[in-house]
Amino acid sequence: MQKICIIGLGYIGLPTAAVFARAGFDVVGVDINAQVIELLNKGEIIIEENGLPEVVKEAVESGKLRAALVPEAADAFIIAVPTPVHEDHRANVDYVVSAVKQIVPHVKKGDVVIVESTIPPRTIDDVVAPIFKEAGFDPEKDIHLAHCPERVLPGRILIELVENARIVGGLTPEAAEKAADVYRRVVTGDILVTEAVTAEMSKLMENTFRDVNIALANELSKICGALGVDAHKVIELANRHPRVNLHQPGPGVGGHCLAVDPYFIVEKAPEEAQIIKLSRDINNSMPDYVVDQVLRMTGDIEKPTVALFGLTYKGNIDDVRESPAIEIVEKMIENPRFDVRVHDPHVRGEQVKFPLVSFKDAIAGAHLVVVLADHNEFKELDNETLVTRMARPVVFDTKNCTGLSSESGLTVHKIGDLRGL
Ligand code: SAJ
Repeated sequence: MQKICIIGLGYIGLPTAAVFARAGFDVVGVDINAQVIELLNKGEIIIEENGLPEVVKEAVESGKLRAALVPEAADAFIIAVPTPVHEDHRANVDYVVSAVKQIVPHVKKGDVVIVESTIPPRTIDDVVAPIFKEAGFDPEKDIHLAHCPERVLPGRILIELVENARIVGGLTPEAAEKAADVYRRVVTGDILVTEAVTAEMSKLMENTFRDVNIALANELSKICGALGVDAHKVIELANRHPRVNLHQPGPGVGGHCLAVDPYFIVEKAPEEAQIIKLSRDINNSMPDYVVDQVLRMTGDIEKPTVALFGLTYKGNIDDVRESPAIEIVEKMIENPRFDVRVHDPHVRGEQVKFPLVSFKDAIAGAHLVVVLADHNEFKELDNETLVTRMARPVVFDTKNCTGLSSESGLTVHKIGDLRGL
């Protein structure tokens, strides 16, 4: 086992390629984006992820990692392309299907084929295996087909790729073992071998567990808003119980995982998946809830200037996919009541459809600052700067991250603590 071909050089495929190259494999990364290919072959990347630029540069310079527009023969193939959802929330596995079709002509008997992309339960059995069958392979005997879901947290990808336990679900027990061998070369965490469908379902339930728990926290913040209680204090105190772990409320749930994966379960078992569906609805309701609170905070001003801080779906990353902050910004821009200014030090202008301004320009003369992402820059916001430069120094911290409090002329509201509003 020497050569690996990785399809999809995004947030997962690229670090995976770099980690395998670092471990001594010959890695060819494939992507449809010519710019990504050209840059990568120069050792450069466009993704923001801790430590990734250095690892990629070293891997390319050592000759172990290169990029190409089309796949080539290898001992193992790893598919790490996105699985978006259709308008009606059904999974769109088109990219996975086309990646599989792309590699089929290069796969030979005995090769390992791994799908890392998150997929609905039974996709390996019902969608991927039949493509190989049609191409003349016996998917159970000629190749080793497996689903090994990625489980890494953006911001910690390089650490978690190596240290996290890895679920390896094979179409057959032998396929699972062969795929596990690939990961054993780079993973220090446990390798958990199972069937493909169990791996598919486990991955979806990990993210669903988190989504449902965040929905509970968001519901708690609304309840506390209605009853005049500080939800953040409630969470802090309740979590001192040894078996309680309430999550944190926020402006909604974003990213390409939590906001998407639970729907893959709902799609396959709509009657049974009640709490999962309701949790999605609760988390989806948070952007409107935030805008409603902004209206309450600025209702007495004719055309308030509102500075919106942070567009990414969570702090210290540059990923705006499914970000509730983007939804909030768009709703506020559409509303003629507001004069909106948007600032995010981690996001480039071309990533979004509206103008971005500097921190200084955003707060000058503003009547409200709304913090929508927990970037380090916002954790360091200081009372004095806001009080001197804003027209009315009020902050709405939807991530409970700033450490600011109502004192010295500043008023601070939090998503879970709207007392005084
Ligand atoms: N969030 C809250 N409250 C919380 C925790 C998170 O509102 O208490 C929000 C975040 O702000 C963000 C969203 O949830 O908008 C998702 O963020 P996240 O940090 O929980 O997770 P992701 O989407 O970055 O990564 C998740 C991880 N899954 C789990 O933690 C179970 C990661 O390990 C997976 O690999 C990844 O999904 C994936 O690709 O599936």
